[in-house]
Amino acid sequence: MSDDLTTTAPDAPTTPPPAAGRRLGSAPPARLLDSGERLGLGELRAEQLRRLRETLHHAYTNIPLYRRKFDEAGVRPEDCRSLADLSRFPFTTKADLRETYPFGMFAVPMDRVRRVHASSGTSGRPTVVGYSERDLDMWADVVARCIRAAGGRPGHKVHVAYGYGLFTGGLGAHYGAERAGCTVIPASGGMTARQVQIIQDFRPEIIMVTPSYMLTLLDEFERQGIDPRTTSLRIGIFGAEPWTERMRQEIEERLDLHAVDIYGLSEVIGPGVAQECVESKDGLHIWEDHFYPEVVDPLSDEVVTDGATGEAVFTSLDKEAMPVIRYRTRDLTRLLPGTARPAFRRMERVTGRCDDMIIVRGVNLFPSQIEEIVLGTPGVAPHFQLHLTREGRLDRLTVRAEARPDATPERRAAAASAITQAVKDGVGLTVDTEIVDPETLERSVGKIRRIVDERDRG
Ligand code: DLL
Repeated sequence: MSDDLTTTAPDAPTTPPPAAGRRLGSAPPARLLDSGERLGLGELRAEQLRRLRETLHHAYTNIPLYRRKFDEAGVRPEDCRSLADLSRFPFTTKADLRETYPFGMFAVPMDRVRRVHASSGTSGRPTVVGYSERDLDMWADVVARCIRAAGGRPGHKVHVAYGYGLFTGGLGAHYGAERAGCTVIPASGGMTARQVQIIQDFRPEIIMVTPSYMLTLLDEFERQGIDPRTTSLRIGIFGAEPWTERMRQEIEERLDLHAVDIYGLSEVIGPGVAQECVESKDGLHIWEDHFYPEVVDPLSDEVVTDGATGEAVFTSLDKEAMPVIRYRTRDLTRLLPGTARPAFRRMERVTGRCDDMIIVRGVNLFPSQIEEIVLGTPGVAPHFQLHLTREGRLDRLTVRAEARPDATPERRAAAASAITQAVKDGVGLTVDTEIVDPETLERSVGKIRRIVDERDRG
């Protein structure tokens, strides 16, 4: 382990406390910060406004959809005289990207688009995103910044187990790690037994992977008789799906590493919009010199004040091939003041998307609430699914959680009633809990599917 990972930063905020026995990771030394990270707040705000005005102009001039939407809303790019004026401009949604499929949101001629990515989405056409050479450069820079903030340093080996391909995770992490001066192991997702062998043989310090696939890898280590705490891994950069503080504890304890959160979405850039700093582990600093955040009330569409929870909305500030104005992420969070990087606001960990909210008999529920409960229950493994069924006109929710291999029948029964009771007390919903045998629930190789909706199956 390098010194940088073990030295405690002198002035590091300490919420929440690190897992027992583990020292906090350290902030990058000043010489490793890039020019954007060195901006003071005044300089940052001035630069944001300059870039925002340019972006609005670029989008209006080169993307017919934006020209139409701005015209319909009666706004022109020059109406933006302050950052607050952004709220006068229309939102962009996934439906806009679908409408212009595949390349209608591109603002540069195709011969300047160096790469495309796409996200499959839950229904219909995928959404396609494009990058110019300069965009790819900026993307690598922001992901490199994320890796440094996570405690990564030049010379570290980074095992990338995000999927490579149209998904932005693999290639986004890959070029960022190279930019950070690291050695990349481009493992991609899947072939779990081989991933474990590669980690054992190549001895990476860092792993970048979805938290749910990390759990799959952890089980595989144990299946092969390897204590995961003895591996070379010291930093895990986890994202692409919601995860909780409980999951952080579980992973940090089983692996003896620093688990930090990385956030992003294809429409805005991919991974690298925001990153949790290892020295504070207190939410994700948004790289505001490139992505301007707002939080809106998902029902009224009004911008809420910093500190209030709502839907995150991002505007790209220096993207060429596909600028996005006020992109509605569906991700629920709130904006908080900067800490480890004082000029950049933080976003609270995203524990749910508007789309993931399940409404059962009038009660709203996010899978992350169940994750907190399942992971806090003795005798059950951190693997669970939510099954929704309909009996007559009533919806029923069954929590299916996996027993730990050593759990006795009594322990399993106690765990089932403990989960049912905790959901009743914490969420206000009556659910059934089934504790199923070890290794029976579907495992993740990328983003996990938590909800199995069987309500329309008659
Ligand atoms: O998931 C980009 C990414 C790759 C981020 C690798 C981090 C690491 P999409 O496939 O477009 O892009 O999915 C974006 O994933 O709107 C969130 O709902 C969710 N998401 C991403 N990061 C987090 C996170 C990538 N840290 C969607 N916490 C987003 C919770 C996340 N949800």
